[in-house]
Amino acid sequence: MEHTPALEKKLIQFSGIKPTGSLTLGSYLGAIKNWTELCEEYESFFCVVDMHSITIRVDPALLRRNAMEQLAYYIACGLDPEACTLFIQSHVPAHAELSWVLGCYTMFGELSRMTQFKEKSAKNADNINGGLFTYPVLMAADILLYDTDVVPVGEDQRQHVELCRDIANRFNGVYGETFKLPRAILPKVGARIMSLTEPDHKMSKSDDRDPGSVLLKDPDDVIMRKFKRAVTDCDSERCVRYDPENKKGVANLMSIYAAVTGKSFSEIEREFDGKGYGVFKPAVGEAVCGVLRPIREEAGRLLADRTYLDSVCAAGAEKAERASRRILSKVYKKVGFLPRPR
Ligand code: AQP
Repeated sequence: MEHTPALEKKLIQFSGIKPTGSLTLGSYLGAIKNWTELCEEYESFFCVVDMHSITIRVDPALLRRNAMEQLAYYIACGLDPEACTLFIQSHVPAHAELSWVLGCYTMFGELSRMTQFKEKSAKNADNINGGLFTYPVLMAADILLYDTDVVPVGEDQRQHVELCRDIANRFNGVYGETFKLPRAILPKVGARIMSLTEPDHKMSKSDDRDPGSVLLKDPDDVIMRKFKRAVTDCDSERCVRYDPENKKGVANLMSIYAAVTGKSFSEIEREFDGKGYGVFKPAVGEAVCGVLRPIREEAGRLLADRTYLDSVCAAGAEKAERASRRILSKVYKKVGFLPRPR
């Protein structure tokens, strides 16, 4: 009999974003753009992590709307639901189930050290709930359920992926090889896009009205206005030079321009040599509009076809459910849970 070589198995990428608001240029450049670029090489799972959203109080109707809108934007950004698994986290119960188990292998001290927990607790002092604290455990479950090799994220999530590795390692140490140890992949430029108005703060999606956040759904005129008003620096030289220590606003705009055009910092410096911020800022705005316009238009078309989006959700949930059961069963068996009688 003729020998057929086994098909080479692709490595796996997993990532997700919580639907706490409208996706921003930061979510796109820090995460989604990288996902699309890795799709060819990796078997891909992308999740709308709605369960992570309720660590702060959200309006239920708004959460549903944001989740569906986010799914549409995933597709509009170039993630093909036929080629990768796109799904909603709360549709796949294995995430919550594995999260409980992993929580028992995560130390209180480890969770207390998470920067995001400290920042979010400071912002929501009247609601420092258990979910906010154990958020990274659920994130570890999201990742480990799919036998993930790489997790493309922005800089702010690197610490959570490191913790995920520590949890997996600890579990493997007790029960033998169970989980792969995933690693974070960060984009070369755009791993931390800052607010256009406060270049010391990350551009974030939870405040849609923040003039420093560029939303993927912003029309061109709004994008242009935000870039024209972007904070630069009050230094006397007023030149476009990459100096993240002393010229934070300009460095941020240069990172955005580099990420959307593929140009290097020295090419950008040459391009705007002697031209000043009055030319530079609208040029960045134009370049961003050129990238976001087709995405926004495609998302608009998709959102008008709810039947199609529902079918993507259903197919994604089924594929994710099937893929996640294997690891969950293995974990349940290892920790000593009785098999469910048939
Ligand atoms: N400004 C950013 N620059 C680079 N990457 C970013 N990401 C988010 N903002 C930037 C990356 O996009 C993904 C978003 O995941 P998330 O929504 O689950 O987490 P987050 O980091 O908490 O995002 P936000 O926008 O700041 O949400 P809120 O305001 O709700 O807390 C991650 O890969 C992140 O690194």
